[in-house]
Amino acid sequence: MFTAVEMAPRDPILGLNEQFAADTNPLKVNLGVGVYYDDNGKLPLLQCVQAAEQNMMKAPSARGYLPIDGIVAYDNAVKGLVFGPESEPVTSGRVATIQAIGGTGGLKVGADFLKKLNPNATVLISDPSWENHRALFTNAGFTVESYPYYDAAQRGINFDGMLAALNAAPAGTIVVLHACCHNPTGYDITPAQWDLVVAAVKAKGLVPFLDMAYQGFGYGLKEDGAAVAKFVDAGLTFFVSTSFSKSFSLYGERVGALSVLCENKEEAGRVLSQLKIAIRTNYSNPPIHGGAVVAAVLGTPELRALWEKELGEMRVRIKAMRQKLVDGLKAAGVKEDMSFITTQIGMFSYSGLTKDQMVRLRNEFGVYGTDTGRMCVAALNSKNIDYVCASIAKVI
Ligand code: PLP
Ligand code: TYF
Repeated sequence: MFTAVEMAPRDPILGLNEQFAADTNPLKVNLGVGVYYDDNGKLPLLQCVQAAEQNMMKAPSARGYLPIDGIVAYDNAVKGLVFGPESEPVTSGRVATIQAIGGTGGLKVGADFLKKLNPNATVLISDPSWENHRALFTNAGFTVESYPYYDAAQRGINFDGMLAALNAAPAGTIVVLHACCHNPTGYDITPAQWDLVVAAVKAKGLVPFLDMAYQGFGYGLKEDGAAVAKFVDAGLTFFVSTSFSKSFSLYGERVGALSVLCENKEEAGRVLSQLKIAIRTNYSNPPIHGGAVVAAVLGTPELRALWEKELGEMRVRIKAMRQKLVDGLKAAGVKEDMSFITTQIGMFSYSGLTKDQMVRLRNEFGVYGTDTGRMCVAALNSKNIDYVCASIAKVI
């Protein structure tokens, strides 16, 4: 039955993890996968999460099925984070939100719904984008193309190219936009450029799908949600996927969401009913634990304050490591100006290193990044930074 089955390519990022695990170099550093580690190189278990779990243990509950769209308090908390708790979309009831299995699940439920709604639409993703965007929308049945984004020569964004591609796209084209902390480049467009993107999307009748996997990792929760607010202010209807994998350090709990902003409450009810069909036919309903933890943290003022503090500490530490990387590379003898690393934002840096250099870093020094030159700066710490800088200096 399976003789004709071909070997599928490994996920370029998760595949690196396997290679890293097998590497016997004692100095090895994993800057491949997008995961935040603390200064001791450990995956953090946030105090707010522990406190919420301890409270839950005091009053253990049975595990019935959740509603198809998840925990009500969770969905409401997501709406508050994405749009603002007192915002017009939330108070008018025109947001349909479902608890999803990670940000990936939010994207997939949205993609499945869009495929029914608009089966012939093309999906545009940034060039480059998170690897899974193309695969996910392709598997949902769409043709996936890209809009220009990274400009290697000027170490930034080809914004004119991006805008031209949006303006040339046929009405109904689905445009996937990184709401903040672009993965993989680390370059975000400016607020003024967002205004131009919103205007183009509106003028051309495109369907915006904002992927928000790093809210709070850029400048702050509200600041990182500013792009969403711009689409609201323009009177548009659109999709937003949310991931709490990074912001709660709950990767394996698979906590995410999909929110769809509709014209009015009645429309949101109809859209929600269709999202539920997509969920029902994929996995029936979401798991309880991660969603319950996030809902408890977001819904308890002291825990919410603790979360914002811990999230802020992660954000500040990443920025400090960017600066240390720039300084360390200079001290290690790199002549090139690497200060662009501090103009990037979020967990990643497109370092500008070539594939050959990245392969040498991996094979000779045990420093793992992707072949595209992406490094996860959130995995740097005060113990590995000097070694990473010295290794990079040797391959440049
Ligand atoms: N979208 C982007 C841009 C990401 O970088 C990630 C990373 O994991 C995801 C979505 C998926 O998030 P999750 O792990 O919660 O499924
Ligand atoms: O880009 C990253 O490294 C993270 C983690 O299939 C990730 O977003 C990578 C690949 C993948 C799922 C998650």
